[in-house]
Amino acid sequence: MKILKDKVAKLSFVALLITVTAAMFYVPTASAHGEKSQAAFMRMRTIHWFDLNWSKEEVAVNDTMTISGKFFVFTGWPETVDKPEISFLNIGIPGPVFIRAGSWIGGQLVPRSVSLELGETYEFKVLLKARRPGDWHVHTMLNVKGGGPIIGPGKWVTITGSMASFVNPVTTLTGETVDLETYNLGNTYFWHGLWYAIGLVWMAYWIRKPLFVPRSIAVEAGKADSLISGADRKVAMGFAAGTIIIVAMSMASTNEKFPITTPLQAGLLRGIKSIDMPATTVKVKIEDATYRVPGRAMQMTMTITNNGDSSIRLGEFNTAGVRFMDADVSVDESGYPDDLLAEEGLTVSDNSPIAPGQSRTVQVTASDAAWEVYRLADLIYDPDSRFAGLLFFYDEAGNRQMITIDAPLIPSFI
Ligand SMILES: [Cu+2]
Repeated sequence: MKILKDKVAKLSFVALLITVTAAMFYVPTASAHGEKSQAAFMRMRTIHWFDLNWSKEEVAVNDTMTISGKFFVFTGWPETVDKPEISFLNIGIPGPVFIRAGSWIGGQLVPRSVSLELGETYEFKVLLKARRPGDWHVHTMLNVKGGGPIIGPGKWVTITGSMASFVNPVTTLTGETVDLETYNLGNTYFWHGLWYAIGLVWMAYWIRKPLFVPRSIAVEAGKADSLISGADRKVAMGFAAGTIIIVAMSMASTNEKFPITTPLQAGLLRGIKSIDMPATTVKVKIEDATYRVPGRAMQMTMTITNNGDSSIRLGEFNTAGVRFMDADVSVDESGYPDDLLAEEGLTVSDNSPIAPGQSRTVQVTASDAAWEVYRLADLIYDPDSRFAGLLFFYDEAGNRQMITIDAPLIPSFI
């Protein structure tokens, strides 16, 4: 029995080793940047990013670029994501390949978390300064406390030059200009080095003499006191006093060198200004919405009513960062990321102008590889089969109206 138990124990130990080793050597390749793996209904029902603009596609080290645009905080926010009462406007990049020189919502600088309201539309801008050469997929992104990262569309931006030339100068209120890239580094290294060295010297002092067996024997023989001599005690007192003196003196000299310091600035920013969206004159009722499984498209039957005084056409359907456009009505000029832009992805059964006062029920198909590539088709795995998105209508003069739609999205098989 015992032999069997030993064998089982040995075998499970070997199995554990193999598992651990395999896990160590398993390196998953990252081709997406986070958003694809998030639940489709969450991406469709939280933040709608639109009117995005990346000012450059290629930028040299130390040069800046801006990402600007708007985002709509969807009214039917999912239960499992805390409301965006404490959110932070971030940027999705693999480490500081850019530094964020500034970020604004509604014209206000937002270095801290902000409070956003459901149903509001905000305008934002992020100023990025290039730091590390390479091809980077740059995302706008909102972190919601209690919710997680809500990742906006990403666009490839190339940084050229050399990271060694990167500088980040800042002028303090005391009038001194420092480079944040290297500021205070020498000081940090010096103090960590000094204290580490003092620790080593203390250990070396004792390691000079035999460490373990003779000392253990001495303690067991009741002669522990013989191990610490008078000189040892003096050295110990020297270290203790020296440490206190160095701490006190260096603290005083630091206060002398930096007489003006402030605590870390923190705290939620409330009262962020949203955009006053113009009143809309188009009414859309989603009669039903379906998507084929498997498939690359979703279909909606919608009744569009034009209450305005100019005839309108549907130009775009935008959900989860994917833009389905009817090229006859609307063409992207912002250099929107290719993989998210379906230039001719929107088909409307009858997209002739809808005259003022007229109402029409149409079949709308949003179809593109992005539906599958960005795993919106994975809605089939989600516990809430509802979608939401933005519709953009254009009148004869080219004025745009944004309508939010939201409805159940029912899968169809065969
Ligand atoms: Cu990405």
